[in-house]
Amino acid sequence: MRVGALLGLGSNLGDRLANLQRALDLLGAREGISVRASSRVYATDPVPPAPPQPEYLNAVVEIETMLEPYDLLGTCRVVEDALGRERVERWGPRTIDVDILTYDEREIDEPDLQVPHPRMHERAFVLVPLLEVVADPPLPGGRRISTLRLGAGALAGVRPFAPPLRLPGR
Ligand code: GSY
Repeated sequence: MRVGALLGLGSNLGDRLANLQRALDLLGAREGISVRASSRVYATDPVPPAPPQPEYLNAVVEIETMLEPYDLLGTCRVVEDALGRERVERWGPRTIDVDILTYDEREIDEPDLQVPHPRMHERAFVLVPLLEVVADPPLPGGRRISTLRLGAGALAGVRPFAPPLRLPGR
């Protein structure tokens, strides 16, 4: 069955914009994945702010996929590996991060895969690009955007950097 999924892309090492584009191109080249939309690319303050690390570029992309959630997760890791991602520090800098934010309206809560991503609604670097791509995405715990209490500054630290990523095959 073909389902919609939202992926978060982030990079704060090397040629960050090229890393995001390359990751999307690799995703689009995989069997069972069609890329439907990309947000603009944003320059974002690192979360958490300490220890200091370089500014990130972030985008959110919408895909359609025939892959089951764990196969999609495996594909995200293959793409990260292809871009030389090293898994050293949990919060450390990285050439690329490809996160599954949502998979259809499914809720998955396993040690290695939680969908919707449990912190997506708390992170401006996810929310700002996410809402450009889809108006009412599934959020953790069955929340919806209209029920979020976004305090002052909740969407701070996120600045437009570049137009949407080029969609593979177009
Ligand atoms: O969770 C993805 C990696 N990451 C990011 C990120 O992509 N953007 C920002 N602004 N901060 C981050 N901290 C981590 S870890």
